[in-house]
Amino acid sequence: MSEAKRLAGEKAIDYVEDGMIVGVGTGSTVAFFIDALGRIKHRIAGAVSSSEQSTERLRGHGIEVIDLNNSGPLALYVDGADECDPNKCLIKGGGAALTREKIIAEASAKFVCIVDPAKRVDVLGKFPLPVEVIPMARSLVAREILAHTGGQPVWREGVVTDNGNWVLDVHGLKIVDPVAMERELNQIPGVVSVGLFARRRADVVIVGGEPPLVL
Ligand code: ABF
Repeated sequence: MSEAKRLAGEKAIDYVEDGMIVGVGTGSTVAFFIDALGRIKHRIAGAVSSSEQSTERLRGHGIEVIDLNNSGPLALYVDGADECDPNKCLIKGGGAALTREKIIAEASAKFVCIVDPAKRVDVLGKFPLPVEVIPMARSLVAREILAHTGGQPVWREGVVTDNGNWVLDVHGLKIVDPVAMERELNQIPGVVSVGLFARRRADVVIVGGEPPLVL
């Protein structure tokens, strides 16, 4: 599967234009994109990073990491996903970076999502839906998710996000209306962000393969 991830990550370089500040996601597929970016770093002005993990890899290539408050709106965001449905709605957050990923996706004109074929599903939800929560609200949010969705929230114990928060993974969902589910979960007090990218879904999906499939 990592060959497919490499092919998807490298294909995303096609969307990088000279002088760009590139929004960069998190995960093993994005790692291939970062490595490819390192090979053309002379063409870009820098990157806005979605995690400490990606920041470290970018800096390892000598790519300047720029604060989103200093970059202004971005032309391009490249990131992976845990699941992708036929409408380019995504589940993200397996890497616990969902909040910063969602912020940068919102700031970007074009969101290019890079996946291996196993990420493609008809209906989102087989992958447990990550929800970032304020620690004091963990049990409250878990109770409300159970009551409102029937999903089973499980605390991702031992994981603290880059923002100092916790993550609940919601099992057993069949998300036939991702926009509605994202809106409903976002309302619960204590929820920082939901790993559903539906209100702001991907604009382009690259599925790794020979040749890569561009959707
Ligand atoms: C990240 O990429 C996360 O949102 C998502 O969980 C992850 C997918 O990981 P990988 O590319 O390693 O399969 O953006």
